[in-house]
Amino acid sequence: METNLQGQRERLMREGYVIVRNIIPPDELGRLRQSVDTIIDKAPPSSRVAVTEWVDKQTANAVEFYFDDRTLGFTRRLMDAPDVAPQGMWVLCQSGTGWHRDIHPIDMAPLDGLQEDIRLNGPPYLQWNLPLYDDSYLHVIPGSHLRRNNEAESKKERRMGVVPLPGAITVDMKAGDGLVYINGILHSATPNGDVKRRTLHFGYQSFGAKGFSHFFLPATIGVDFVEHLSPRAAEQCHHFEELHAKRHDDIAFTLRAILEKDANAFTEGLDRIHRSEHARMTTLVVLSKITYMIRKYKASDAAENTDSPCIQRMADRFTSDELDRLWKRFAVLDRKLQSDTEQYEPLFQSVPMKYFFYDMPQDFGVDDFIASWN
Ligand SMILES: O=C(O)CCC(=O)C(=O)O
Ligand SMILES: [Fe+2]
Repeated sequence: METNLQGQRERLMREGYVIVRNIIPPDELGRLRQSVDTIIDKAPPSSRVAVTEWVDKQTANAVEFYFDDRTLGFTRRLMDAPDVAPQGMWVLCQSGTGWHRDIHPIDMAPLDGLQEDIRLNGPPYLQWNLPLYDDSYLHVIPGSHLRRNNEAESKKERRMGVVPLPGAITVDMKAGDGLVYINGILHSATPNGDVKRRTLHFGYQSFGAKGFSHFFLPATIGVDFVEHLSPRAAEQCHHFEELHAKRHDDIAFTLRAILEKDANAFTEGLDRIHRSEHARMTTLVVLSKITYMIRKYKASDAAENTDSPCIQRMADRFTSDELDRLWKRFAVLDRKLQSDTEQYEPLFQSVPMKYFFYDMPQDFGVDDFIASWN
């Protein structure tokens, strides 16, 4: 399957996706289908089901598959990352979405910054679709992961459905094939109607690679369900939690350095979370979004946010007063991320707002950020 890893990497960077054929042999496919159906039958009816919420001893293979060398290991090698952890372990039962990028600029960096980071440091997150039954619902526009919307695309809206767009292709997959993709790519999925869909939908965050996450404090998969898994799989889940815990410590260290206006400690923290010298502003924007979210969490009724344990735990590391002061350190950067007028671009996961969808701050780097504290 990996005779040409370098070729697959190049293809991923150029096209935004790679297809790996025949990952699952027929007998294993049968067992996976059975476990996945058992899980779907247990869960309330839904278009997508998180396997970790319903797994038991009999269906453990449907969770352990996401920790397999063919999925997790291959993704780690494709990203050239020391470590990866799963983020999202779902089964898609229904299909149907118009064109979009999985990007929400309210709490992510502008698209130019995300793409610069991917181009220079590699993708910090890769997503998979792996159908257990033949699946030709998904469409992508190759190459759109590294550019802005073109003229034709900027005239479409997600609600229009899978309308024709120049260069779009159908991703034709047979049961047991896998698609690995950069989910900022323009993609859409036609409705499956009454046809049974059981497509594994999952992703992996890199740890210790060149860049940092594009998301603020995503929920970890946790360890609540590991009693049902093999000892090795349970151990893997604990390892994923450790990766997140270390990252959270590094984020808190960096934010505290900013709070204390300690430029040396800040540089050390930034080096830890974002090893590369390139696209550091992209990560600074993520830090600004983390600060915004934990401050907002602290100021709100905590009960509203119980579904965000990582935000809650990060907020617990700072007092309200510290978060107010920390947010002031981001004031100049946050201002530069916004326009005076409402902004809008279609095919993002966003309504109109003042934050730029595309543009990173001009003539403003890490040193300017440090200078802006005073
Ligand atoms: O149904 C699919 O294959 C794609 C789903 C999707 O694009 C999404 O969940 O953002
Ligand atoms: Fe999507």
